[in-house]
Amino acid sequence: MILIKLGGSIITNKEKPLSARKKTINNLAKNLKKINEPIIIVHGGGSYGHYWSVKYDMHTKEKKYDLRGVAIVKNSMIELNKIILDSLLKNKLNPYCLPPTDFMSGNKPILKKVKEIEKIAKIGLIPVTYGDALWYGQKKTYILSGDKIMTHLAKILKPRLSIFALNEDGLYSDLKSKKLICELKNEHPLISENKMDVTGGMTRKVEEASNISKMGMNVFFVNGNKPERIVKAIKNNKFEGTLFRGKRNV
Ligand code: IP8
Repeated sequence: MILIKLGGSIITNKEKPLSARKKTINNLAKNLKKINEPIIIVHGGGSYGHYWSVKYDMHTKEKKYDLRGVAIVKNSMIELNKIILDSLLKNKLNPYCLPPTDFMSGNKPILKKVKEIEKIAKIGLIPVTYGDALWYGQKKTYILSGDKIMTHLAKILKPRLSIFALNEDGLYSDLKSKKLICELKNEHPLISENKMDVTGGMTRKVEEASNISKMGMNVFFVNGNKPERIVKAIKNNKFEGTLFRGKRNV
């Protein structure tokens, strides 16, 4: 079982509101077709969900946000999700659309539902879920990041590998020389932040990646513009990017 997060920065143009990078998505889909192992896809919000979350001042903290914002963020995520699903279908894959409301209750995953996702993936469908605005309870809502979903799913499903497809090669230990770090040690890598990102951008990804690796599973950050690297990582254990080794494997 492989978990793959398609980051918002790779599937959308973050500089331009509501613009999907359809060619890149198609290229990713084409390469995902080459994988013959059960996969689950999670995607981010990019210039869809984040654009509206910023406009309506919505964040990951559970609060009484503007209901109009909740409705619009959700709608924009459906729109982006549809583009992903269409591309997978066009490339002869069989996506199974799973809004996070299907397996989340408040801010907790529903164990039985998450286990069902694995069964769906194992028969050859590709569950596709995404970061979204979610009902929390007591008139509150929150933004659930796709990165957080990765941790929830990894904790329960114990994937062989969790992959984050980004719009860059990985994490740099030195931005000047662009030297890539290959493993997360104790030092903090240099991280560039995007103000448009309400869920914490790269910092959040590193946090979730280290959460998953602490549970003993490998996490791989890869450049989604080079989707063949995703295939190489899965099929040949060749990691061109940043590999966070599961602590138990070290
Ligand atoms: O891009 C957040 O998901 P992420 C989605 O994975 C929204 O953090 C609605 C902003």
